[in-house]
Amino acid sequence: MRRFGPPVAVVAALALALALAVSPLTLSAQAGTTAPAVTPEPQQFTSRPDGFTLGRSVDLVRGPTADADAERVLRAGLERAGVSTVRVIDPARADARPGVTIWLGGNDDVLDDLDVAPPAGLPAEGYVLAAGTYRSRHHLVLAGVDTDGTYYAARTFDQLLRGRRIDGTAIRDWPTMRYRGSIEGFYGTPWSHADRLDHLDYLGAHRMNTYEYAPKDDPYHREQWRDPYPADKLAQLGELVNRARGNKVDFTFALSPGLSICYTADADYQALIAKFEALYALGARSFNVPLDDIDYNTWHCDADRAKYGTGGGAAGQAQSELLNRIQREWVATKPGVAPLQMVPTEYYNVSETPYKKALREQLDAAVVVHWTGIGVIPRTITAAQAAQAKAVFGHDILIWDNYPVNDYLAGRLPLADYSGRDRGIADQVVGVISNPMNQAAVSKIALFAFGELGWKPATYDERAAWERALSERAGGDRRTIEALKVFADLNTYDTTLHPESAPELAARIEAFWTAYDGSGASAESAIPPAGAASADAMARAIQGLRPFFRAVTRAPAQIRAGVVDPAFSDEAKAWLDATVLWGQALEESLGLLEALDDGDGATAWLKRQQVDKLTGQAKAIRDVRAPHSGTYPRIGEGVVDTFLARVGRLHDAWIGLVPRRTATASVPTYAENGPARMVDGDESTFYWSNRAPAANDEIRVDLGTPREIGAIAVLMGKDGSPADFIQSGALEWSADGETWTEVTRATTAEVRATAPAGTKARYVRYRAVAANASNWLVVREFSVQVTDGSELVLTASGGPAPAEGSALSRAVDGDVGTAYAAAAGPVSGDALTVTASTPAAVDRVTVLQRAGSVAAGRVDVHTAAGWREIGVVRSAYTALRVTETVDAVRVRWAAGATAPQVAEVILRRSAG
Ligand code: LOG
Repeated sequence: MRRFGPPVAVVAALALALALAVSPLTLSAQAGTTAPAVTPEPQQFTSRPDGFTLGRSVDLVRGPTADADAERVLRAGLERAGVSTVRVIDPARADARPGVTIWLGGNDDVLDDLDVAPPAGLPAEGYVLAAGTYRSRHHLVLAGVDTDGTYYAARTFDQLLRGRRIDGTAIRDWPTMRYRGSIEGFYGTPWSHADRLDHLDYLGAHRMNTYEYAPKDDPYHREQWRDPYPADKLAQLGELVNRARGNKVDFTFALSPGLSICYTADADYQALIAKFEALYALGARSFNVPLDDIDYNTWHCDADRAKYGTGGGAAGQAQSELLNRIQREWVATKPGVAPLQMVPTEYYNVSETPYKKALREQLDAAVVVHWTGIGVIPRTITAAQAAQAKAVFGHDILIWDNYPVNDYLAGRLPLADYSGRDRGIADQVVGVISNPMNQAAVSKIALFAFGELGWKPATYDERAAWERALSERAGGDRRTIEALKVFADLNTYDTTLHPESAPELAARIEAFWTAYDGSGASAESAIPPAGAASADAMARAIQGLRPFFRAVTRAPAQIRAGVVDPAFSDEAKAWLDATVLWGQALEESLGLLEALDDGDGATAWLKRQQVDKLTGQAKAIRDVRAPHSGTYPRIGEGVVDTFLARVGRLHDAWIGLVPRRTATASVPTYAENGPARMVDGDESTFYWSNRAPAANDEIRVDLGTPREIGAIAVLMGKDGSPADFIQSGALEWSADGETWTEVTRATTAEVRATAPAGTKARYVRYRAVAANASNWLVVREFSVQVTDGSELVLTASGGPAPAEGSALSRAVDGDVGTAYAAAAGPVSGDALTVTASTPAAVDRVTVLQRAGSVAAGRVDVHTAAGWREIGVVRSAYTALRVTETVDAVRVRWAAGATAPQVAEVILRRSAG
């Protein structure tokens, strides 16, 4: 017998040594082509010199673990390689002449000829794949230890094939974890039937073996768990079971009775079993009873209360008795059914409790227990924590990993890597499955990594897995991979695994501001004089950032053109559309900075309006799926919007708007009702907290600099939630944010007080002295009067009358994003008059009109000497020089058809 290569043990050691340095698979890849890297990476791999090229015809011998699904995968690969004839032959008739024989399901003699150890003794689902030449005949052996293994061998062969070439190879491979895959366990719009069929194919192709059907919003899964599935739904489930089987995926049917079950009622047990029976009849052989997200202190029948009593221990006993009966009377007696699975009500920690003690001591040892790690969405899961879970639950632990699920992240599409999971968890748990997004195809980026972690945790590398996943989605296309990276960066934030928003973009923007500030601009206040070296530095900083912003704008088109899976673009549509708009807004904002640098106020104003328009469009976008249909797609939030806001403040400073006061709250915001709404001068909008204020929670106004203050008003509560106010609070002021002085205490929804004369405060806050029992907090307005004349308060009056929903005050609200829109074109005699709270030395009067509806007029200023005309208004941007002390300005409109829309009238105070 001719022998190739070293004995298997040496091969394994070599493979391991190579794996430590660089994957031998990568080594064998040809430069210039996408590496046919096998993923998940095989446990043991070595290359041999005796590979071969497939001809038009091959012989196929079916061996002991041959499998129809494996053969289907094999034949598809052969067809792709141009093999037109597959001759199925008897092993005895195997040809000795030159040619190729494929041994599907193994042949130990041929493996022996090739000097490759047979699969016997491998863990379940393991396989040996050998491609080599013996006595001038080429052999490809796909030898599973079982039929699943043979199927995986065929999957690996499919990845190894490059054109018609199959390199000499010996692979010994098996999964490390028993359960690998997903649990469709989220709230919100469930996946479609097509999504699920496609997902099952994806799992099979990535050697994952578990799909759990547990969509919270399928009524027959949870709310109406007792009701049988209607015929059409049942038919679909049957299709899923079949598709799963063909992909070697265990379709696991989950039923969640916890919202209404009576544990002691035999009828409820029978209803549950009837549901399982229906799925069993369709071919399902794996079952789960999730009891998460229920209140285990609530019984649903008196008999339960009487039998079990109260508390977690009672709940644990009731659940154990139900599950034990299912396991012992049904699962164990039905041929071929896998051990029962359950999700405990305490699925998110490892603390010792009466509930866990009851499960540990009473739940049948065969039952597999799900656990999400510590915290529902843990940043990390360590081997030690997993060991604790195993010990405290006293059962096999299957990790239900809440990544990349986005049901709790409305408007977000988490696309970062699957991070923070210790490789060592594999020694403690029986598997890791992903709870994915409402978007099935987009979830594949994360799913890819679950496949790698489950199969070979020893070499799991979250970053490398992510890169491979993107490459797969992009079909290996460089430009699409880059576009996906840009897009993924903008969709990084997921609260815990990745608490940072758009880290790549953030770093570039930070570098930009450093360069920009270094150019002499004090970014928050003013623009340095144009010209000189500083302007060059600024221009360079702007030019440096522009390509990345352009890449943001262009990424969606590249993704749409380049991803292999059209469903990806469909599902990500809202986010892709929004990315284009945010990218354009970023690009326009650079144009705005350039215009300021050039002293070109007209262009700057045009750009500012563009940015506002694009931002408005981006925020109007909605996805079609719940819960994402209720809000706009979040794209680099906290980075993109912050950049645009900062540019806006620079523009404000340039045109002469003093920084508006800012408001903050120590309690997070509910929906889109942010703290800024407390100081927008509009009582119809409000800040709304997302929980009840605790003691010392506060809302605060920052005047920017210490000022003499007078009247203060905190207007809390609103129609519909009149009790949403700080029920016991202290109104306090501070000059430095450290030392606070109390003005008054109150227990009412509206608090009004006046600071003692001479009070110079920068901050005013209203602080909860005690926690609210349950009511959240609504603040319509938090107003602080500045009495030292440092704040020029402008009031608008005159005409034409504002359109419905608009107001004259919007021309002087300090916000160029809002406008006084007239209802009709001016008639002769109409004038918009802006009166100042105090006469002020002014050096420029600016009138900003919305580009789409510009009206013409003459501008007068009012001084001690009376009215004087200073110029005319005829375009969107008008800036007129003034040199005197002014207490009013007016625009005398020319009669005309265009109804003016005045974004702002600004009196810029002279320096000093
Ligand atoms: C639910 C799950 C949901 C996830 C994320 C488990 C075991 N149950 O807090 O259905 O998708 O959080 O929102 C959960 O995780 N409960």
